[in-house]
Formats: sequence, structure tokens, C-alpha cells
Amino acid sequence: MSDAPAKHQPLVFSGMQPTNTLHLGNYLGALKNWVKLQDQMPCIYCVVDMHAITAVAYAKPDDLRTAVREVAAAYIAAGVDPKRSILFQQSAVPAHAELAWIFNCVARLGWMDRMTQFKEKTGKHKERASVGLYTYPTLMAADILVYKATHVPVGEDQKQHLELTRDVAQKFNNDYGAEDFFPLPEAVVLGTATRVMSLRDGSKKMSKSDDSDMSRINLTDDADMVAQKIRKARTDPNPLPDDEKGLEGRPEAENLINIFAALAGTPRSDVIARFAGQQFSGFKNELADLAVAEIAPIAEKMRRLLADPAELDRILADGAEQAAALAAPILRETKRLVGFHA
Ligand code: AQP
Repeated sequence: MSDAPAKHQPLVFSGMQPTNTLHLGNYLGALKNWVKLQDQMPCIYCVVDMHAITAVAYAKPDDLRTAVREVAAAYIAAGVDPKRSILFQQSAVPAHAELAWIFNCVARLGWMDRMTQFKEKTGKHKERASVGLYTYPTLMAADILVYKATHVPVGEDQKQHLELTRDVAQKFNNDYGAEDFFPLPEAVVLGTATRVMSLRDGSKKMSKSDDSDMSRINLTDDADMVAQKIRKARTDPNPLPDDEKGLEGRPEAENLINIFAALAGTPRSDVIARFAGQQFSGFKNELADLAVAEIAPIAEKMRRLLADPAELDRILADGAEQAAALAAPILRETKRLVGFHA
């Protein structure tokens, strides 16, 4: 991680969508790093419910409220400390939406058309996607820049969106003659499993919205379920490879080795050396033990937190108050630069 530009105080911002229960990909790709970053600089962690409705219309408002609490509980259970970091729900701070509108007018259509996640999520049915899903990256830029955050811990899959955030910041600063007004935030990609793939298809990322629950390990899965999902994870008929080269064209094997390395905190080359030429069954048993050891305490803590929804709501409300107070002067100055009522 390089130093943030001197003009801006180091500050972390990141968020996850309450679209479903968080999974091992969210945890290894992002959440685990969020926890570590708390020791390095101030952090703001958000449950991005405004992003969530770009893809799903919740049948009942309570379904979304429950999902928001569940994500907040996962953050805390994994080690986000609401006494040190600001933890809140995106829709509680309207400054995000206000700044997103301004950024919709800064970002260019050509930039948005290049976003691979939109293409992946919509496939052949682009015309049926919501406009909100298309403009998701400008809202993400607003989430980050409304606090002038300088560092954004995300998985590999979100790096392109962060590039767009930098482009938006740069163009706003140029267009409105305000050099360095917004920082150009950096992606913080730590660890070995920055892109965890589906357990059913090694070419697709592990995702909350995958129809198959067997494709992912949820942070709420119990030990039996975790072990079962790993045992049933798709592999090919060959034994584990002897070297890195032997992983070429074997996405499922590569994914399981990456997950093993991330959970064990060892380099991937060590994992390959240790299991070289062995069958997957023994490897999978050890992988299941590692996954259970990491996930089970989180699942247990989540259950305890979710038993007291009023306390979770209090934590989120307290965080929203702090976030709104930080965003207000930045939004006011942005509107003044644009010429809006401020
Ligand atoms: N498979 C993954 N491997 C590594 N990191 C991942 N992240 C998501 N999936 C993986 C990281 O988790 C953070 C939260 O992501 P999000 O909730 O904003 O949505 P997403 O990236 O679209 O994640 P999902 O699980 O695929 O959700 P759905 O299915 O709802 O779209 C991000 O930092 C992301 O990089």
C-alpha cells in the first residue's frame, strides 16, 4: 500500500450489499482485510442497501431490514469494532444519493459501457437490467468520495469500479477547477484469495446471488454444511498438481488451493508442494477443517448478535449519525463548487 496523497488524511471506506448472506469470498476477499485495516487508519464500513435494490426488489420491506442487520452482524462477528470504526446503513445518509447524481453527470457513457461486472451480471439480457445497476459505479464513487476516503479494500472483482471512481474524482476536480478537491482513492487488495470462485464452477466467482447454495460457503453455515460443501466441490479426475504450471486449465483445483492457502495463511506454492500428486479426498478433509475453524466462531457470534436486533439497530443509527456529520461539509462544498443551492 503506498502513502495517500498528502493533502488528504488516510481514511478507509468499503461496503457490502445485503443481497444475501455473506460468503467465504466476501470474507477472504474483503472483510478479513477490513478487520486488519482498523489497526492502520480510521475506517468507515457501510451496509450498501441502496446498491442492493439495483438487482433485487425485496418482497417485503422487513426482508431488506433483516438482511441489513445480518450483514452488520457479519461485519462485527468477523472483527469490525463499532467502537473504533463507523458502521452504518447507506440509505440512512442521503448525502450518498445526492453526490451520486452529480457524479452521474461527471461520468461518461463510454466509461460505464466498459464495466465488466455489469456485463457479467446482465449477460444477454442487458435491456432487462435496472438503470440503477448500470449506474452502480457512480453511486460507489459517491460512497467513497463523500467522505474523501483514500483507501478502499475490495476484492479483485471491484478493482475496475475503483478505477472509475478515480476517473470521476479527477474529472470533477478538473471540470470544477478544484485541484485535489477529491482524492484519487487506492484499491487495497491484500491476501492470496482476492477472487474466490464458485465451488460448482471454477470459472465463475463465488457470489451471493448464485442460484446454487452449494456454490458458496456462507458465513452462517454450520460445520456439517461447510464440510459437505467442500466434499462436494467440483474437481477434475486428476490428482493434485506437482507445481504451479500443473494448475493451468484446472480452475476448480486452483480455486480450492487458493482457498486453502488463504485460510492457512501460507503461500500457495507451499500448499502445492504439500499435497503434490495426492487425491482430492484427503486434501478436501483438511480444507474442511480449516474452513470450519475459521467460519464456525463467526457464525456463532452472528447468531448471538442477531438475537438482539434492537442493539444492532442502535449501533447502525449511531454510525449513521457519525457518517452524516463527516459527509455534510464535503457535500456542501461540492454543491458550492457546482453552483447548486448549498
Ligand atoms: N468471490 C469473491 N472473491 C473475493 N472477493 C469477493 N467479493 C465478492 N465476491 C468475492 C468482495 O466482497 C465485497 C462485497 O461485495 P458486494 O456485496 O458489494 O457485492 P459483489 O462484489 O457483487 O459480491 P457478490 O457476493 O457477488 O454479491 P452479489 O451476488 O449480490 O452481486 C467486495 O469488496 C467484493 O470485491
